[in-house]
Amino acid sequence: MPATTLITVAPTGAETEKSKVPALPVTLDELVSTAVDCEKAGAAVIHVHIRDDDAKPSLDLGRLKATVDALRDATNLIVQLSSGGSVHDPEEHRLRVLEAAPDMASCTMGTVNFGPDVFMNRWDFIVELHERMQAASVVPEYEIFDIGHVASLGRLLDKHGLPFGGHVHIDFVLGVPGGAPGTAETVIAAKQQMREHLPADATFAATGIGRSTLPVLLTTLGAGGHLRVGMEDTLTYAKGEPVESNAKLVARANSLARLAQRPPMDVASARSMLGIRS
Ligand code: KMH
Ligand code: ZN
Repeated sequence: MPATTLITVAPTGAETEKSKVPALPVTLDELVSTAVDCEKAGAAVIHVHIRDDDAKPSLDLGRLKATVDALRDATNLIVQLSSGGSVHDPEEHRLRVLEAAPDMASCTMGTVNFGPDVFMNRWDFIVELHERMQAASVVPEYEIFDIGHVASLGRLLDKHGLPFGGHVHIDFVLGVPGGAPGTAETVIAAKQQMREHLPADATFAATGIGRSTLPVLLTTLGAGGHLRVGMEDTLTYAKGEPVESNAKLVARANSLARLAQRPPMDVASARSMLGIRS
């Protein structure tokens, strides 16, 4: 059981509309201020989606570079850019994200239905993304939306080698309509798949979308996993209580991790565990 808990905050995502959730950070200023608060509350990694001037999801390279710079200036957080973007982003834009030189980027391990849409991740695209990250010294976080994606990751590593840094870290994103359900049973089944298909020292985090947030969080803590929290996944703090801020979700994760005797991992330890370039 790891002695500490890596907390990743995913503050924005690509799906929620600012007009419906005013607390969602969408401008650079809002994102930086959220990042500062979340670092203080115990986060070590920030998983970043950006928006354009109309608050629509964007993979604009100039904006991504400015975002990476601003987050590095204002915080010590590990900056992880989403290469998943929105379900509408073309593959070449998703690959280009690496040119913004983040510490980490996400790499989704398979195609999945995403509510009424399809989040397309062709095998050849996954291989290209994995190899470009190796070449660019960017550490991947492998996003697992469904159980079969774990075996796919095993196949990727067997055929195309370990990621930059040599450490395999995955994130189970559970409860997407079309993916694996966000339940305690899924967390345990996914962990078992990991042990079967991935290197023994691979680590995992998990997040549950919406109502599955707390069951996934509590099971993951007990199962030795790390946590991702944030408004990308969770908009309701408790029944009838909208999330006020990302920092409040990080603070809750921090308290629960301490209760589980696995306090938050500091950023230096997170860099070392994940194999981030110095
Ligand atoms: N917005 C989803 C379609 C990632 O960031 O890599 C993809 C996603 C995964 O959020
Ligand atoms: Zn994301």
